[in-house]
Amino acid sequence: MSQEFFAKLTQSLIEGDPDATSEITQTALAAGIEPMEIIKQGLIPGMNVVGEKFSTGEYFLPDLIIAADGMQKAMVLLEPELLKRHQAIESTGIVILGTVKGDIHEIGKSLVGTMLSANGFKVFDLGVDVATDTFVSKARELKPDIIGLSALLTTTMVNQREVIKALASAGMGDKVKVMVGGAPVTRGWAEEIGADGYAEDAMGAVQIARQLVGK
Ligand code: B12
Repeated sequence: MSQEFFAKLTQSLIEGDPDATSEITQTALAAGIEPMEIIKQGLIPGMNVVGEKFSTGEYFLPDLIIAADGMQKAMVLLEPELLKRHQAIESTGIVILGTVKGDIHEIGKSLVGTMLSANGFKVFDLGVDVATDTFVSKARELKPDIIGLSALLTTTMVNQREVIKALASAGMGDKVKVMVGGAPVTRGWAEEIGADGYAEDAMGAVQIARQLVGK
């Protein structure tokens, strides 16, 4: 039965029907399907297909926008459920999170934030298109254990390196750990720019963050 929901969800994103995405998500939750499975098996595959169709020229920007709208509508329903399921009481650490300058992709970053919160981290989400200086000044103000940098474009990944450099210049290089992620980001890139951690997805981000704070 779950597989049927997942296939319908994937299809609703590909067809660009945000209301259907939202309705199917609601029905799947009511049927007792785990929210993380809905994301992993229904929504992310749909977004991947939309992304591929965009890169081959079959889809245009409005198609991406409609699919993202569907994903976000679903996330509004799923986030409270994800948080409910973990209800961690221990404070695991403080994380500042944001998508780097020039980049407005927010869905993956927000998912990482939700999963970190669900696992007891106090998350300060600075949003998207965050200036390098803002990461530095917020780090000074909030004294986080970790800064998480998201980038979805090959042209904005370089700003992850800029943030790491700016933190070092501000004397915070060894006080705060930096983890990076986003579709084009690889472990090799993370190593090259001197990041302390990299994860492929939101669950991996939680694992890395736990390691970085020694838990
Ligand atoms: C939705 C989307 C959009 C939406 C974003 C809406 C929003 N509110 O977020 C809109 C329509 C606005 C958009 C715009 C553009 N987009 Co776009 N977009 C996508 C799409 C289809 C899905 C992204 C997504 O949300 N995925 C779902 C989430 C859950 O996955 P995720 O973001 O990868 O995040 C996961 C991991 O990467 C990781 N992660 C993410 N962040 C972090 C951070 C840390 C610290 C860690 C540890 C892990 C981590 O965990 C997340 C959860 O599992 C992708 C294709 C794709 N499959 O990636 C293209 C894609 C990223 N976009 C692309 C492009 C080119 C653009 C535009 C330039 C288009 C244009 N010509 O204007 C603009 C750029 C605007 C800008 N300046 O940022 C290209 C990028 C190509 C490249 N290599 O650079 C892609 C790959 C599409 C393609 N195949 O060509 N886009």
